[in-house]
Amino acid sequence: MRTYRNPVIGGFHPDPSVCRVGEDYYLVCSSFEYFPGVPIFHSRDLVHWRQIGNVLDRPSQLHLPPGTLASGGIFAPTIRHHDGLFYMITTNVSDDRGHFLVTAERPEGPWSDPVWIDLPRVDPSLAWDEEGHCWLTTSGPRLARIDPASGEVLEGPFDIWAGTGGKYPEAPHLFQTGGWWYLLLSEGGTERGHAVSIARARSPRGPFEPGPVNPILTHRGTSRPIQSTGHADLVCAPDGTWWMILLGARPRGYSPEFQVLGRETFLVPVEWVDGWPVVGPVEERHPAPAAWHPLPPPPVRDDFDAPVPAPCWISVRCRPDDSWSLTERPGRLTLHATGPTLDRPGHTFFGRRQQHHDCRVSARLDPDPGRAGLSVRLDEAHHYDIEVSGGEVSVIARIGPLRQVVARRPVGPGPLTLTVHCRTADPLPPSVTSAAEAGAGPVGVGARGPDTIAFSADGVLLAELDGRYLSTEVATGFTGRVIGMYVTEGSAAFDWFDYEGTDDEPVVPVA
Ligand code: 6LW
Repeated sequence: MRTYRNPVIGGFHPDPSVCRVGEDYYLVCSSFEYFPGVPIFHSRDLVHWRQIGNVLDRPSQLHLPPGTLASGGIFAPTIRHHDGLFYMITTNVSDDRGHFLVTAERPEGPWSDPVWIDLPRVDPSLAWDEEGHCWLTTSGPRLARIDPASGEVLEGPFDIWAGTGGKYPEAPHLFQTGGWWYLLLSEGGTERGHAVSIARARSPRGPFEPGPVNPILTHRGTSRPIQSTGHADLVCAPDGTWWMILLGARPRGYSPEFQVLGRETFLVPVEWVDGWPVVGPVEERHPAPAAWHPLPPPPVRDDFDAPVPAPCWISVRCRPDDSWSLTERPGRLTLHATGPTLDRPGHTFFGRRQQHHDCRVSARLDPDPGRAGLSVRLDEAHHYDIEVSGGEVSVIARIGPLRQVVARRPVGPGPLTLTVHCRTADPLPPSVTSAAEAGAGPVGVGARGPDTIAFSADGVLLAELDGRYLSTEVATGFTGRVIGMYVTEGSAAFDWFDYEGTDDEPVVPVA
């Protein structure tokens, strides 16, 4: 039997929403303070996904002012296809105009400018009834009828179901099947208590009756490797099988464990029993869907020969046109400094999500002269950097209010290769700030981090740092690690950037 491996989209890809058009599936995720926003993926089998763009790829769709907090900006999106048009609806929590939707004839775009809907809360979703009414649900869960062309609220909002009592009833999605309207709802918060519940009614207005067993999915209180399962969406395949796409996390290290990749996208089969969906638990492997369309592995190297940046590249809050160029030095990504430090908004950064616990990232750069390097970041107050400037390469750790140069060594002029290596095997012994050294337990037992992050220049190791300080449990928030190139003084030209995930096993079909 063929199996697939979870997560189906690794790394910081939370709040997934999925729709099917014929035999093609499209999936979007939230993107918070990063620009461009709302990555969009395509698949023919729900397992193998390729990013085909970013829905919000111009400032008229996505404005994230410098005051946008880390984990502010774009919250959970929903994608739907109706009457020949794709709809993506989401909330920019750093903008007080409420929710907005954008539409496109083709999922690759171009997507329209926003239509604003002046309603409170987060996690908007759309559904249409037989009369063509467009129903919008938000966290709460609440329901309103809207005109999707103008954004006008025509009815509501109404409270439609109280959920089962968990905190943060959110991520509601309405589905019509078998003569019922099903309301899928997440509860319990996006952390380890996360859960998915269900209710149904004959009309989107309710009254909703809860399913016989709620939650229908949770990993709370279990020792399963995949935790925090929730924020789910449902899709029916062309063969009539149903599937749930949801977020989960894979914490590592010693208690309370550390989540470094953020919340990732998982896939799990759904059965219908007596008119109710039955699902889970979410395993690292499941029997594969009938359709099977593997994709070639993504290239390790971006050599910056393409005329536009690949869709995986994200910047922090904005990407001013004059801060980057692929043509100034053909075959190189040239970055110009817009701000002097990674510790505050406004810097020039081109990064990508860390998608594997074990990975090696390298870039060859010519600091022109300037100050430039590679950073592993969660936010302005939590990042490790390796940078070149003034004939010296240094490694810097910024952890909360503390900033420390942890290693430095002279380098000659000209280009050099910087490398960041994240590895989970043999994580470092407890660091000086650990509980173990403070006497709380024996060294090596009481204070294991999730991984070790090693920094080298032209193959010479400069520093190895405990990865726990770049985790959600330390930094807080809704994102995950992003690794990228930056310039904080002058300019620098990057010849290439490699990202190699090394924790993937090959997917071997079993006869
Ligand atoms: C999102 C909410 C959630 O709005 O986390 O896990 C919030 N669920 O539904 C931010 O991603």
